[in-house]
Amino acid sequence: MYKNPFEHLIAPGHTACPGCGQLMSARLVLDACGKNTIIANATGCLEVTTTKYPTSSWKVPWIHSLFENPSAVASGILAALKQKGLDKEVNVVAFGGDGSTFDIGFGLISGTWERKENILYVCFNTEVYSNTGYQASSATPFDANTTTTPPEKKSMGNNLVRKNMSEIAIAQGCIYVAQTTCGYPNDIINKVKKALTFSGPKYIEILTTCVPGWGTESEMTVQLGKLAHKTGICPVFEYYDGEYKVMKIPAPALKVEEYLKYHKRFKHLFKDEKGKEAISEIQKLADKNIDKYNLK
Ligand SMILES: Cc1ncc(C[n+]2csc(CCOP(=O)(O)OP(=O)(O)O)c2C)c(N)n1
Repeated sequence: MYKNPFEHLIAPGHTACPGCGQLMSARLVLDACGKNTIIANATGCLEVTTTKYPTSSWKVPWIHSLFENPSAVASGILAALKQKGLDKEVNVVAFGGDGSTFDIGFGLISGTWERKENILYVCFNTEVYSNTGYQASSATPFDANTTTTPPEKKSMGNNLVRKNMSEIAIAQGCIYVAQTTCGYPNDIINKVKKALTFSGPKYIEILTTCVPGWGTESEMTVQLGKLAHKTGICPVFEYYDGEYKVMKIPAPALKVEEYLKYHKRFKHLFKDEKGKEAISEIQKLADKNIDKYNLK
């Protein structure tokens, strides 16, 4: 339903790119959390585009943290709220990009999970270090062209298979874990609301487009989020009480080309036979997801 832009808890006037999947998703997450929320935000595009001195788009208490430690800052906030007897009334939420979450902040996130702290951690996964010029992270997809993994004679781009952070969260005993994409706004809202009904560590990962980093069109953001799911590239699911609840892929499942063809970062895969082979490897990874999460 249409909402006056000024009613959102992230106000307009920020400097995110048109069609930024991360900004759109963060706004949905925060609206779902509501006003009684404190955010600890890692540095990255979301921070830089919303807090250009002396302005801020955030209408809730929002704290800048370092690249590596939004989770530790959130732990401190939670401890202070407990001291004041306010921890049941306020949502403590940490935001990080994939560079922050999968790579440099990984150890500190794991600490909050070990301590079973009542914090919602949301990773906006653009699959690259967007803010510093699209370097590969451990969330970067296989064979993607990034500034640190350019396709060369001996490689087709990133030659590593991405880390599965959601499964690590499950293995560490997070009480609620979910994955979704910027293609499903209502799903984002529902998952955040559901997560906040649990007390304990919660992890939500949202695949969000990075228009310049992926080389995609601004107006494709929502469609790409849907295609990532419909091809099996990004399983959409939630996990709690020991069970997965998945968003099934409508039959017939699309081939990965239907997603890859819209990205400049995968353009080199459409040139020759070697590219065809690479696409069939990516298809195998998607098929593995479809089997593992029973997506059909
Ligand atoms: C310790 C440290 N290393 C590097 C940087 C530089 N830096 C700032 S933002 C950023 C990339 C952030 O990537 P990600 O977490 O994926 O967020 P995105 O920009 O993609 O939203 C880097 C490398 C920093 N601020 N601190």
